[in-house]
Amino acid sequence: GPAGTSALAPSPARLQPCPQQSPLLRGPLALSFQPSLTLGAVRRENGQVAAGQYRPEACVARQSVAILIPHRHREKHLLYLLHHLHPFLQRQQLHYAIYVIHQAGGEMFNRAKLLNVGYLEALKDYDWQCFVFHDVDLVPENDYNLYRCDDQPKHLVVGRNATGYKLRYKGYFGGVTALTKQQFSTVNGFSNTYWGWGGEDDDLRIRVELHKMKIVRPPPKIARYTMIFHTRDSGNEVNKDRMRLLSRTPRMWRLDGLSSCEYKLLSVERAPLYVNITVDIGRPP
Ligand code: UD2
Ligand code: MN
Repeated sequence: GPAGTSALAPSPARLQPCPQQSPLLRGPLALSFQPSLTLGAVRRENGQVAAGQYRPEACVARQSVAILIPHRHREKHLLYLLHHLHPFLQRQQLHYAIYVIHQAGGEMFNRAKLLNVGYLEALKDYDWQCFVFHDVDLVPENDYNLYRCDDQPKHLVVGRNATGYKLRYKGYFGGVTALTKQQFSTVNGFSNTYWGWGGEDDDLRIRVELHKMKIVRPPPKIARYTMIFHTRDSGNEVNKDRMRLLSRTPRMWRLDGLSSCEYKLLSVERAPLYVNITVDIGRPP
């Protein structure tokens, strides 16, 4: 071979692509939510994860996926999610990283804007080709629910425990979604203008539909989640303005989104199990 390379030395270039379907998948999973679970224990279970990131050792992953989790005051949910999600993603043989986007301060919560920040910041680390936008309290129940992107935007939550595992309504696009880097930038990301609970997921659906994309979903038997029980958080009260905002999306999407997302980055902490991005996203006008 060329000078300086040994024919015998293992090199990443020699690895084969991972199989189309991972042999490690198990199907329906027994989930556990032990109040005594600690971050130290979840770290020890996930020794191969460094700075929130993992690559399969034996093959080259077919997709590189950034998981983005909007967060404030849900530490226990985050711990349960990390405990389930790391092994789940590893069984899917993905190259992935988990980003937690933490809203600093006590102003009204803005899930969608946090996810825009996560997208923009994660791309500074690596050229991720797929993004999974993930509520902190949703734990997938079946590892055939693949956290990878398709040629159309994907909605991964057909059903969850709290709603009898039925799609909540036609066009429902909340909870966990997967869009390629390109799909998300084509729609200019999420709107930044939804403060408090509701509407931002429908806004993204409208953006997707305006671009003639069609939402795809895995079969209902597979796309199942357990939502960890919670009440409405203070600082995330129902957004009474959401219907009016939704009516403006067709004329606002181009001006309001990734292209107009202003924020103050406060810190980027590379913890063993996730990258913690703390951000000041301002407050409602
Ligand atoms: C639904 C959607 C969610 C979003 C929301 C309306 C499902 C399964 N989920 O969730 O995607 O569209 O309605 O905005 O349909 N969060 C915090 N701290 C807070 C408040 C929110 O971390 O103080 C984050 C956290 O990741 C949480 C997510 O925002 O999972 C959505 O908030 P929620 O869980 O209170 O709302 P929910 O369950 O009605
Ligand atoms: Mn929830």
